[in-house]
Amino acid sequence: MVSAKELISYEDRWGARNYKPLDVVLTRGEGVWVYDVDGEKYLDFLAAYSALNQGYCHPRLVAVMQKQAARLTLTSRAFRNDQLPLFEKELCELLGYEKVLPMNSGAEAVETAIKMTRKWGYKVKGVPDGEAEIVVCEGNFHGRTTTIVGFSSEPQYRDGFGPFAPGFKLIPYGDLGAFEAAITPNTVGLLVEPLQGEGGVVVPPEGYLAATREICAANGVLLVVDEIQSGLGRTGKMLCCEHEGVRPDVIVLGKALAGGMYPVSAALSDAAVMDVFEPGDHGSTFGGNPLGCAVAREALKVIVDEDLCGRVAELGGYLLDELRKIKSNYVDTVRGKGLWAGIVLKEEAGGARRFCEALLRLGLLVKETHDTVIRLAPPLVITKDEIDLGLERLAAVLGADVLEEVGAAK
Ligand code: IF1
Repeated sequence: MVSAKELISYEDRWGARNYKPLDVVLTRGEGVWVYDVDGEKYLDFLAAYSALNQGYCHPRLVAVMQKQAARLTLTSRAFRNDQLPLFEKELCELLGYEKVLPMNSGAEAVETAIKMTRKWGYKVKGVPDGEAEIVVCEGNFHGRTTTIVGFSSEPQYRDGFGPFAPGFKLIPYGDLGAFEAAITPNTVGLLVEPLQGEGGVVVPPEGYLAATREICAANGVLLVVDEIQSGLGRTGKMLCCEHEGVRPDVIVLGKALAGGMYPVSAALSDAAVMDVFEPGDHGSTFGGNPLGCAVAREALKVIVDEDLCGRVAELGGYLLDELRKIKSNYVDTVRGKGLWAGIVLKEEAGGARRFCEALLRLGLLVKETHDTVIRLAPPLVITKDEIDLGLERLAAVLGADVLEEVGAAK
C-alpha cells in the first residue's frame, strides 16, 4: 500500500500546481463520512462544493452506475439512447421547464446558457449581430473557461488568461439600481447566482431575485440563474429561486445533478428560448450520455424519495442558529441558507486556512474561500447528531485560544 506521504510526493512531482489541497489522502466515502489511506475517519462538511448532496457512494447510485456501466456508457449524439429521453422528461417535469440541453461540467452548462441567451438576443429580440450584452455580478463564480473568467471580478482567476471575450458588464451583486442602469437595448441577459458560493456564501438582500425577475421582464432581458451550487436541495428547495417564487428564463444545473458520481450538467429553459438552437449549433461528445443520464435520473429520485429538501429546511436553520451561538474571538459573522454556511473570520484571525487545518486534525473536513471565509456545505443526508458532532469540532477550533495546539497532540 502506498503511504499518504508517498502519494502526496507523487502529486507534487507529476501534477500541475493548480490546487493547494489539505494534506488528507482519502480512499473511501460513505454517507457523510470519508476515510484516509491510514484508516482515519473524517466528517465531511464540504460535499465536493455541493456535488455530493446525496452523500458519498449512495447505494442506489452505485447500483445504477454499475448496471449501466456494464450495459451502455456512451453513444455520442450521432445516435439516440434509451436513457437521455427519460432524463430529459423527468428533469423538465421535476423543475417545470419545457426543454433541457445536457452537458458535462458546470462551466459547459454556463457556456451553453451564454450561447443560448446571445442567440435568443439576435434571433428573437433583434439585437444587432455581435452586440449582445450580458450583465454579470461582482463576486461571481460560474466556472473556469476563458469566456467565464473573462467576466470574473477575482484577479487571480483572470491573471495570465486574456484576451477575454467582450459583451459582459459587471455590476455590484445585490444592487438593483446598478442592474437597471446597466441595461441597454442590446442587453440580452442577467447571469446571476441566487447566493454567491465562491464569493463566500454571500446572501443577497431579501427580494433581490424577485426584483431582478421583474426588471428582466420589463426590459426584454433573460433571467439566467446559475443553480449549480445552490440548487438540488442545498438551500431547502429544489431550486433556490423558489424561496422568492422566481421562475428564471434559464436555469443552469451541475454538481449534484448526478450525485457526485459522474459529471452531468444541464441548461433548462422553455421552447421560446431553447429552440434558437438548430441541429449542429452546439453539443459535446459526452453530453447526454446514457451512463450519466441513468445516474442523474436516480440522483434526482434520491433527492425526492429521501425528501432532502424537507430535511434541509428543518436542519439548515438549526445549523445556522447553532453556528451563531459559538463563542469565538475569531468570527465576524455567520451567513448562509439551508445547509450552506459561510463563517466570516475577522481580519486579525490570520486567515481561514489554519482553521481548516485545525479542523482536519479534529476530523472535520471544510474548505476556506477567499482566505477569510470557512465554507460549510455537508451532504444533505446528514443527521442532526452528525451536525452536532461537526458543531462540537467547530466550537473547539473557533473557541480555541491557541489554534496550533488544537488536535496537534494527536
Ligand atoms: C474549482 C469554486 C465552488 C460553481 C457555480 C459554476 C461552476 C461552479 C456556482 C462551474 C463550480 C467549483 C469549481 C471548483 C471549486 C468549486 C467552487 F471554489 F471554484 F468556486 F463551489 F465555489 N457555477 N464550483 O460553484 O462548475 O465547471 O466546476 O463543474 O474550479 O476550483 P464546474
